[in-house]
Amino acid sequence: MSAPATVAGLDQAPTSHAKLLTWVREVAELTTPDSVVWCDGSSDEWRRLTDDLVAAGTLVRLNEEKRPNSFWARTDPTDVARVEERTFICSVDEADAGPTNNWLAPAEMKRVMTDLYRGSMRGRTMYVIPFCMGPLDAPAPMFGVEITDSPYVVTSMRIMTRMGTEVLAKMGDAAEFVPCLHSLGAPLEPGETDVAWPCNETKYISHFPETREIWSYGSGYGGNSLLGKKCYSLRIASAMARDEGWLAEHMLIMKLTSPEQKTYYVAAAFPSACGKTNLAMLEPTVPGWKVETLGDDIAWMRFGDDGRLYATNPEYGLFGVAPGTDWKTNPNAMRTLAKGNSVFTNVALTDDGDIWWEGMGDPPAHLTDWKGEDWTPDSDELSSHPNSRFCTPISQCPILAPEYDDPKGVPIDAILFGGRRRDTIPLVTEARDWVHGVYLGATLSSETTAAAAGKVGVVRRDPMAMLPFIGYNAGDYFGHWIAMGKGAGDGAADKKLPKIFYVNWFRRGDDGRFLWPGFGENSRVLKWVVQRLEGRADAVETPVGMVPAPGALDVDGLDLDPADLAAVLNVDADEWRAEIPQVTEWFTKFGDKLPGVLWAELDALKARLGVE
Ligand code: GTP
Ligand code: SPV
Ligand code: MN
Repeated sequence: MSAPATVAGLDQAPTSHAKLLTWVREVAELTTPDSVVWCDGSSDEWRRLTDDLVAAGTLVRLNEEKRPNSFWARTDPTDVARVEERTFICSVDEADAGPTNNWLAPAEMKRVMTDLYRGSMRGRTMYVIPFCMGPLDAPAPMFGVEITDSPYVVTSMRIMTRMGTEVLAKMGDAAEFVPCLHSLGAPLEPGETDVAWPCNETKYISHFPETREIWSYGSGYGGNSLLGKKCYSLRIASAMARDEGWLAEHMLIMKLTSPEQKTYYVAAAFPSACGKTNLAMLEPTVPGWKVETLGDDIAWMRFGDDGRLYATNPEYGLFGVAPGTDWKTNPNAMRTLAKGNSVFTNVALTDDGDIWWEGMGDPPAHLTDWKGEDWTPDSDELSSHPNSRFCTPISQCPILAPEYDDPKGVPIDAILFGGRRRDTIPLVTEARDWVHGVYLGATLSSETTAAAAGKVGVVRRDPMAMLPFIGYNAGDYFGHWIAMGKGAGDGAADKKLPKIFYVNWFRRGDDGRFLWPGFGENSRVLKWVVQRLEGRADAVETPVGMVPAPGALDVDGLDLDPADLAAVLNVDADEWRAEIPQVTEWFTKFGDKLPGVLWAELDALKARLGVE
């Protein structure tokens, strides 16, 4: 079958990569767009696309003085977050998707989605985005190509990834790449006027781990449509990492410098909307400490020849939760956004062409809210959707660490796991060793947030903050984590494993208030973590791990009720006993796949808690 002659641009491909050309042609034939555009990533292209999006009503240009080259977008009110119910891992064997993922056989999913894609780009432009996750000068650059009919996705991908001409050139005519197919599922009839945010009620976010392919349909927002992010860098990459002996994790990466000028690198995994961006950009309140940012959402980690675990950030931008971001909580994010070149989605618009969201100081007297309605401080509704986001280049972060762009990565000294729990989990706990740390990660629990469609505030297990992102059987994933810890302490070139900690910034008092001030004050916890690495801070053994000894956590100058401090550090044996049946039920899900050492950890915990 040959392409219809009406598809303009199909034959003007700036590449001779045969596999890529064949795929682009096949998709064009299936989806029948009006034209095909190969994205070059230039500022001219950005200008053209944003002008078009403004004309289409998808974007509103913000006040040039306050927010240069920045835009306000509103989605369809039904397309506001990742759709976990509609996310599938289509492994050949259902067992390889495991008990935590939705599954459909690859051939069946491809049949269903091919029907949906047929003609789905009619009346639209099909964009081809060559991109690279991580530095382009890496020894083995991690290429992807996203085909999309959403110009909003193209602009977002330009912020979030390295993309365009240079990437395509580097791919040559044979480089491997992950094909990422995305369609809004909103074809236009001749003469039909478009809506500002096209999408489809039917949504599929599908992954084919064996063939390393991604097919997405029906949603234009966030992780559903920016396919380099969760789909590639976590779900597909986690399957690659399992096969190749590395880790693809939902982690921030930060650099800490102590008053003695010693540097440490920390990676931290918290579930969506549980504090990664804020910790990654933290302004320390403890004098003499410095924080620099390397990444805020995803870390790829592999052991180096020196036995240390090196982390790189595959992304190029920040896609951060807007509400709660303020000069008081995250001044470095505010400074990053002040430089412009950003897209704000589902926040509120001020009358003078700036943006506002809940938590950003006092509300103006009048706003246009995320649904496009008038809003005043008396309104009953939030001005911004709880999962509204800013999309901004990470290069604008004033505390970006220079190593950020180094393909070698940075050697990780400590890994933090954390969740959002109003009770039970202390502010900080140190794991006894790697296996205990993996146990803490595997049993991590958190209250659900607005980052995914569905109920908010429900406690669920979210292992390593990866529940929605593990691209294979989670039992095998735990086994992979255990295996990664093997080979420590047996020779000169042995592994030097990071120490593992478990944190919880979100414990609350009986009155519902947060017991710990959080944000910049979390530097106090980081100080204790570093001092534990240095063997300089005291800890006490509890049944669940080591917590700061009385006086070991620096609370100098902090206005904190001693009773609150005690409460936030408290290990309540009754609360922990109540967790045991939940953990048992969780582990049972994985059958034979669950590593025996994790059952042994649970047994040891039960013994320490005096549970039968
Ligand atoms: P994703 O981008 O969805 O992966 O989220 P994230 O993990 O990067 O979370 P982020 O840092 O954006 O924070 C999410 C929400 O938690 C925001 O509303 C923050 O203001 C709030 N938050 C972050 N850190 C703290 C903290 O230390 N204490 C409290 N109370 N809230 C926090
Ligand atoms: C998350 O939900 O963890 C995010 C936002 O970082 S999204 O890109 O939509 O996945
Ligand atoms: Mn995230």
